Amino acid sequence: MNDYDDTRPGRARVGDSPELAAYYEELAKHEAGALWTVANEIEPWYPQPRSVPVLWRYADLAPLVRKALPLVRADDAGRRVVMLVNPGRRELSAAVGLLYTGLQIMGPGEAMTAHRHQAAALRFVHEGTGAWTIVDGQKLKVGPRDFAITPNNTWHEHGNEASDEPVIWQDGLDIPLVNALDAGFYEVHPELYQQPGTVVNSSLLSYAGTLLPYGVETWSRPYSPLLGWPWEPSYEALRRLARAGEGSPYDGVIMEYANPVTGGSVMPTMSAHLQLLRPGQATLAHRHTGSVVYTAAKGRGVSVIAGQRFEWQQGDVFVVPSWAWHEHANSDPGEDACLFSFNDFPVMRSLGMYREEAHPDNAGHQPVLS
Ligand code: 1HN
Repeated sequence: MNDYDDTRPGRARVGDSPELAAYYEELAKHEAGALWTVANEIEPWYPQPRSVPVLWRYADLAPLVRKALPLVRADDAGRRVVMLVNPGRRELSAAVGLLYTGLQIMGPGEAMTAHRHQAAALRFVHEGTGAWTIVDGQKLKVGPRDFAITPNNTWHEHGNEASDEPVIWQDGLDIPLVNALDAGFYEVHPELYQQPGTVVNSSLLSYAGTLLPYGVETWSRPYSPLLGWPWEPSYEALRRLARAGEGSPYDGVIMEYANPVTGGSVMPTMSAHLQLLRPGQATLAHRHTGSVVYTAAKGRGVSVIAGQRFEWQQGDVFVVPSWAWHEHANSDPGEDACLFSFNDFPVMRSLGMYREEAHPDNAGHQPVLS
């Protein structure tokens, strides 16, 4: 049986007639309409994302991102970013679902002005060693494959203190979500630049261990007090977990970047993961509500998303729309592969909309259509 059958009892199935057509026109004149003409579309049996699976190759994009460096001044552009646009979400500037992502380039010695906005942001560094960011007065330095957050409404500005090489990092924001909720605000810092405290990476000094500061400070904001996660200890955490057990049949060895105070997601709207696929490992297919932006952090592999096969290697970005079947494989027989990803699961979970299921047939794999 077709599992998308709108002719069944319980679904809207009203035919056409001249009387009905006239009636619809009369309603439209009053900014009104008959629900049954759209009911099946606005209440689908299961999610019908407009977003499609897409893979952006870093080898294609990085030269184009570098091209922007002499073309626009970062200050004139606000931020010098090439955004990744899903063909089904162009009007929202979304990469998938209600998530935005883009590749930002900062030239040697460049520094940008400070602003804050209702949208939350995160960064994953692709290349360059000189990147810094100041988040609410706290200076944080980030290098390749480090992950950092800019929680919503925190003042932030960035720059590149290297003298010889650009930085390219990937921004992830929940802008399309904020706009869908008509909740966007944006402010330029009154002084244009923040005055950073003298201690660099103070959130890491305080919160990056397995113990927490006690008695001196109580953290009550809705985001992680730890603002950065360097690559090496994150990768090491994955390798340790891989020694402790098998991991997930759908994701391999997977961990969540966590708010150390709550154990929950780093921000209220977006969560981030790092996962490791053992040499040659292939996962089983599953699907869930919520959209995911993946970045290959290490190695190479293949993901099948909604029946489409995508080959990736370090630096490539690809997206999995909500409720799309997906499975990943490490195609290197000798090296592990790692995927960084961010998602809107905290939104799904906090609103009671998270659902997940395993692929029921075909030994847990989806048919590959292309
Ligand atoms: C933003 O604030 C940054 O601070 C990057 O680097 C990308 C895209 C849309 C809106 C704000 C940044 C952004 C952004």
